[in-house]
Amino acid sequence: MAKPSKLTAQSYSSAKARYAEMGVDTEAAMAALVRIPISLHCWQGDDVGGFESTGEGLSGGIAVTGNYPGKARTPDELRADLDKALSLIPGKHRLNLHAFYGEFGNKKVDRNEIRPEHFKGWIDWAKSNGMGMDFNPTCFSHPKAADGFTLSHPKKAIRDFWIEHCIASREIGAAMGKALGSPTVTNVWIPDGFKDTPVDRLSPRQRLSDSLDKVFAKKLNPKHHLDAVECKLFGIGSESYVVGSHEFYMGYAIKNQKVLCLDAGHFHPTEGIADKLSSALMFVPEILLHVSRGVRWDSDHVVTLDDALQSIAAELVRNKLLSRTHIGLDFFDASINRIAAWSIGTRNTLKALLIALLEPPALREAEKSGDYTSRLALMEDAKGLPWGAVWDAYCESQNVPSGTDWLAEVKQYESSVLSKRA
Ligand code: RNT
Ligand code: ZN
Repeated sequence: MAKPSKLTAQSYSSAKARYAEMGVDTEAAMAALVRIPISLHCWQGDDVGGFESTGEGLSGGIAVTGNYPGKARTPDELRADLDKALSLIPGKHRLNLHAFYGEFGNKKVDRNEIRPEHFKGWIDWAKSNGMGMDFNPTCFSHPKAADGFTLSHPKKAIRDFWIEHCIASREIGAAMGKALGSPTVTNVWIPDGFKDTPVDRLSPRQRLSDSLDKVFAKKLNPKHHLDAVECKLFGIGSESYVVGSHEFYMGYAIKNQKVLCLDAGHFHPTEGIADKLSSALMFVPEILLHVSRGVRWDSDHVVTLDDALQSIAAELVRNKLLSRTHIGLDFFDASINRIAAWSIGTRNTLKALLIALLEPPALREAEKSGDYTSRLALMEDAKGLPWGAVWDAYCESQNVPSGTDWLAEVKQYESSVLSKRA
């Protein structure tokens, strides 16, 4: 552990005493936080572009806005940017990679032809960083997804293509998990849906269920690999109907005991996912979170330390759900420095977890005794506890900058590296 600066040490020591008064052990909270990995999504680094040489633009009802200079153009640049971001984030984390980020040379390798060898560079990089990896089939930004349907497509040949892609992705995920000694969560998200009101809402869902059964037919070793499925309420151009809705995947995941992915931006605008966790985890084995922030729509803004995020963290900690929850990020903002975006969003997710780990036990006791007046009073008072001093001490103990000191490093990297990219 690194030694904290004098000021941090002073503030931490009074924060520690203040928390101790409330029956909270700040050292135990930091020891718990260091064990929680966050899966950093590669796609914040290049605006969900990927490295295929097809020139296909982003599709699938998702959109990145902004043109901040310096986005990564190659796997090496993306890895360098991730290295920078990781050096600013306390703890040991994971990489979440999409299939179209494979290293294909200049060859055209279609999505159904991808193999573990195309991901060797990423696996080697993760291994040298001591990180685990997660994976995703890419069922968008492709001519065979251009009409908005993939695994639920009415044409069998198109469905089969995407089934093959998802099967190949699971094998790659399993190879990653095996190589890195930690299970890879491979998350299936598809964009399928209709812009306008459909007549037949059932058949696409029946086809999706059938395709998924084929995708998941082969049992893979859970030591290396876990399957997740991600629902959505609507996308751009699929406003009226999405085949893989919440009910669809909740049902599918329960029936088949798959990991259920909940993306914070995939529900009605004011609907949070925090309250879903305790229910869903009664019936599905594990959850994958896509920590995101929808603003008016599923806009994937950088995660801030808002009530929605703090409620998610509180639910995980209060109900001891962390061991069954994989925390991943899913935002893509191209209007600000992309490394800063990773740093802000990941640090906020960790801050929310720290705040939850520092929750005074008196809150639960008040509720247990039926004293809801005290529960509310204590809950509000807890918001003013000095968690920021604990956060700074935690950052410094992990050898990463505290406060906003990381920003100077991002600015430096921007002028020495990013600004040189055309
Ligand atoms: C899209 C889903 C999905 C994607 C990534 C790129 O609405 O949230 O998770 O954001 O796979
Ligand atoms: Zn998502």
